[in-house]
Amino acid sequence: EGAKAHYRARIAAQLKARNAVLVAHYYTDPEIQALAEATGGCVADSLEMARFGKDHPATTLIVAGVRFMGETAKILSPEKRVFMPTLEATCSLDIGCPADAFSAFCDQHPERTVVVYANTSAAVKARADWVVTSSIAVELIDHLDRQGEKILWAPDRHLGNYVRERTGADVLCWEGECIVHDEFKAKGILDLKALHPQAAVLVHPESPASVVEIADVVGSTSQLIGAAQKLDNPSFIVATDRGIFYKMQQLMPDRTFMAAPTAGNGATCRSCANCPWMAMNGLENTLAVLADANGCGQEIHVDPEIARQALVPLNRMLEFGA
Ligand code: CIZ
Ligand code: SF4
Repeated sequence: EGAKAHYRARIAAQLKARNAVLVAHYYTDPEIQALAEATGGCVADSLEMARFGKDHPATTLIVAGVRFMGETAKILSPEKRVFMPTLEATCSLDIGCPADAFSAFCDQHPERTVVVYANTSAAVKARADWVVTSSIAVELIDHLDRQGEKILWAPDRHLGNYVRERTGADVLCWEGECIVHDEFKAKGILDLKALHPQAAVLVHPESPASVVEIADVVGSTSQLIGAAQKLDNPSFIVATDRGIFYKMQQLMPDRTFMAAPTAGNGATCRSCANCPWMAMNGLENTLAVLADANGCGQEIHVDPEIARQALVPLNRMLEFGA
């Protein structure tokens, strides 16, 4: 704990010295989230992170999250320097949707409006008509459907299927998935619920349809936090990354939060409700990046032509979600 306090103090001093601000995702380690809050940064979902970074007067952003969040920050704030504790923090959705293959898929369906999830590379965004986060996905697809548009959706198939169900829109899906949410199991959740009958089930729509079906609330991270605050249940079973418990517990200290089971019968899981890439953001690499003049090589650079093209659907997202 003494060593950690030392790291925290040094990071706070470096942030000040470098006119930098720490922007953290809800899924990062509680330690990183607490530090972002203590130093005037923010803890948020990817849409709010993008807005916060863009509007903040700091000249340098330290993005504690995964790579696409750093890229989005850079595209929205090209005049700022953007660093991440490690550029190796990526996302299974991003990995599963390479730009070349995606572009070829779009070419096969020229009549469709291309809507991509924020969890994609800058190059994939550059090919899109719209970028969305889960907090505005249903609303946007409904809006496009009312205009008679057919949708090409990428990369999360569970979220794409959920949006199709909710809106009735014609949605053609890329077959990607989040390794964290894909592992939640309806049976495990029902078994846990039997032990805690008063618990409400909160589910992120990157989860499989069988899990979404048994949810009391389905929503993005911010929406799940907001919904829990309006419910009186003493406890919650939460099907999203357990990093979110930091904020939930902070806002609702008298409630109990339980991670949704990731596999029946105690079988092993790949992520156990904690994203391995989000977990790469730590105190040590955050300090290292801040203390080194070149940020240990962990600076985000986006090709200017790709950035110019990706900015169009990103700005549409910000305006639609405003
Ligand atoms: O699963 C993720 O990475 C999410 C929910 C990102 C975000 O905040 O939109
Ligand atoms: Fe990607 Fe899933 Fe990790 Fe989010 S939690 S960054 S969607 S792998």
